[in-house]
Amino acid sequence: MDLDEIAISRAIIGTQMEKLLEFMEMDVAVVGGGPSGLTAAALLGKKGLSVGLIEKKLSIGGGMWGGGMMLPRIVVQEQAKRLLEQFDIAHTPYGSGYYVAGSVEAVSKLTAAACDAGVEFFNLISVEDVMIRGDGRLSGLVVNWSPVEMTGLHVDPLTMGCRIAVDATGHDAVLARLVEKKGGDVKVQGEGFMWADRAESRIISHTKEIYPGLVVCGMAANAVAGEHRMGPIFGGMLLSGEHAAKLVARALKQ
Ligand code: 48F
Repeated sequence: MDLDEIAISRAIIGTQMEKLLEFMEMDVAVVGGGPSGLTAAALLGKKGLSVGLIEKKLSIGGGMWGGGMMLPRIVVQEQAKRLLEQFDIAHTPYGSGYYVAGSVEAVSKLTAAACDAGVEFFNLISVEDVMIRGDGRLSGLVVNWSPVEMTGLHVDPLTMGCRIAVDATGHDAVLARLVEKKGGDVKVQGEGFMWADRAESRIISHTKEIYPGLVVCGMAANAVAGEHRMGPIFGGMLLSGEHAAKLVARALKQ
């Protein structure tokens, strides 16, 4: 069989446009493909919801790829060990109550779990605004290709609708800041300095619906709450993603 370049191009354009159209109205939009977003997306997909994960970079994984200072290892504490097990991420005990995993395996297994759960990935797309109409509820995301944002081209965005959105954009807390900037009743306090114990122990209480239709998780939750940062310990990210999934499922009565 002769390979047909036109058929190959048609296959890519046709199937991806179909997916984009399908996800114009999704149940859950998870913004950010770091550890917390991936965990939330995987668990929500497993519940049968239509979940789109929008990631501005080419690769999924956020700050997990780099481990600590580019040493590709992450540390997870006892409380989140069960999530390493749930996602089949190999880990070895270190000292008392710490477990070490390879960052490449951790990102890959979380991503694979999200794929298996039917999560649809939209990478190289940046969320630049949110849609909030008269009912005061976030109902969609305003998106554009990341290269448009990077090059500063004057190109108008498109909009994707969702029943609920998860801000998993990490330290920047992008969605929360957008809502705050445009007058929504949200205050992003900004994250504090490094204090792993406090940051990890409080992240679950900061993981919540901060505005109708908007749940924050991971470092975005800590940034909104003015909480400390924690560096390359990742248990809180997994637990926060799990908690966000519970809140979203409850809100959507799944
Ligand atoms: O930063 P990130 O990994 O967020 P996280 O899940 O985890 C934080 C940890 O990696 C680490 C830490 C904990 O130990 O402190 O930093 O909270 O992933 C956030 C993702 O969101 C994407 C960004 O590229 C990254 O992959 N992102 C950020 N802004 C946007 C976005 C945007 N406007 N649109 C789409 N994606």
